[in-house]
Amino acid sequence: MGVGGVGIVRLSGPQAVTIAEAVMGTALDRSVRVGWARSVEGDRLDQVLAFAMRAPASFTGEDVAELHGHGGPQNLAALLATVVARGARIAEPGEFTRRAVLNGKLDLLRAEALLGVIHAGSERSLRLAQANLGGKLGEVAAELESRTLSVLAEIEGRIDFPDDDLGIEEARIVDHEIVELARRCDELAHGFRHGRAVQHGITVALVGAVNAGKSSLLNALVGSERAIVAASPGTTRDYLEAVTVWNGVAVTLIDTAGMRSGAAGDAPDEVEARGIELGEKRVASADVVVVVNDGEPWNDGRRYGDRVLLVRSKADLGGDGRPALATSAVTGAGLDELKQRVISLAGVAAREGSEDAFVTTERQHGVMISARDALAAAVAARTTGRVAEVVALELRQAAAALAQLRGNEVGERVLDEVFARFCIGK
Ligand SMILES: Nc1nc2c(ncn2[C@@H]2O[C@H](COP(=O)(O)OP(=O)(O)OP(=O)(O)O)[C@@H](O)[C@H]2O)c(=O)[nH]1
Ligand SMILES: [Mg+2]
Repeated sequence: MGVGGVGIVRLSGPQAVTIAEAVMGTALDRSVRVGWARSVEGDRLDQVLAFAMRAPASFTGEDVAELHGHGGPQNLAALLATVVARGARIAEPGEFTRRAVLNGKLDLLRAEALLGVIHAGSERSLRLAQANLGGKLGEVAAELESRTLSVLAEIEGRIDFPDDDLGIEEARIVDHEIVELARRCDELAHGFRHGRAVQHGITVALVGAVNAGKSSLLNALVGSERAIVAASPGTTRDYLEAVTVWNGVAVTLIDTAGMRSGAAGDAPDEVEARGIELGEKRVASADVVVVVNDGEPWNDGRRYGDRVLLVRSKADLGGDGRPALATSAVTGAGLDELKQRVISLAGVAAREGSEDAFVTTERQHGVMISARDALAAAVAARTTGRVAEVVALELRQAAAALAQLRGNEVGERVLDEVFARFCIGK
């Protein structure tokens, strides 16, 4: 519980209103009342605003009562202890939202978007989360599902009447529609990198030899002196993080301890070795790795695949013609391009403004892949002239996956995973 001006105790369930009324000593409804919340013993606790919303017209779809007290952990703890003493129980993380989903007030996509709104680390991530909270992705999923079901009906309709085969023109339309649906699901699945990056931000690690200028680059990129810079090699002994926003995307920059050449007498000491070890874990999970090189030949023997950007530092001292992006922490040269290249390596579309829906969670991505694969299998089955039953089976699976995307027919386990990431009270 952080410190805030106002603190809210929210109750949901059949007993919610009764408990709140007992605490307030008065009947409650939708109109806001001001009064003293009292302990079970009758002592005044805090002057609060109180109101109640009856099922189903509430966030959770159940009876809900709210007590808006003054902020402050001690004050709120006393209020909370009182409602608990009167029979309430502390909510599980995300339990309010989970109940809202179970009571049909919110689909799972909106619940996930709600989490995105709460945790938005940048304006752009907030906008994306708000678009999904507004039902953007849900609308797209519902439309794809209903189109899939239409094609399925078309094909199933013929199974029972083998003589009544699809005409050439009808078959062409059906094929075209399945291909189109598969293409759209593929596009949405691919949008995950963008959606995830915008929603959750990206991490970018700066690696390279000692003294290459990594810490200077980090400071220049965040525009303040976060990391210590010195002419002596091995200045950064631990890794360090700085958060900034590029193109509306939250970026966590990680500065690491520089790599030694490995020559005799150039081994890291114990502290530095431990720092390197810790940093390596962060590098391994970084979305983009920037390898900083000031001209000395350097190679840490690792391959970072396609998430690597080679940067030549200290370009103000002159270049060596290597094929790397030239930057200078002193003049600021190349920094804007570095940001752009990093953002695009992370899979973020350069321009915003596309009102398209994006999948933003692993769950959504996984389900979208299943839908796409089933549709692709349906396309293949049509092309190779398999019987209609096979095509129908794949289409049914695709429709089921699209329904799951919105949270229809998902199991407890999936719900547990989604809501575990929520904070208590939401
Ligand atoms: N001229 C010039 N000097 C730079 C630039 N960037 C860094 N330096 C100098 O290079 C030296 C090392 O810089 P750091 O940023 O500490 O390098 P580092 O890679 O973090 O080094 P370690 O933490 O020791 O691994 C310092 O003396 C910096 O002033 C640059 O763009 N131009
Ligand atoms: Mg450093």
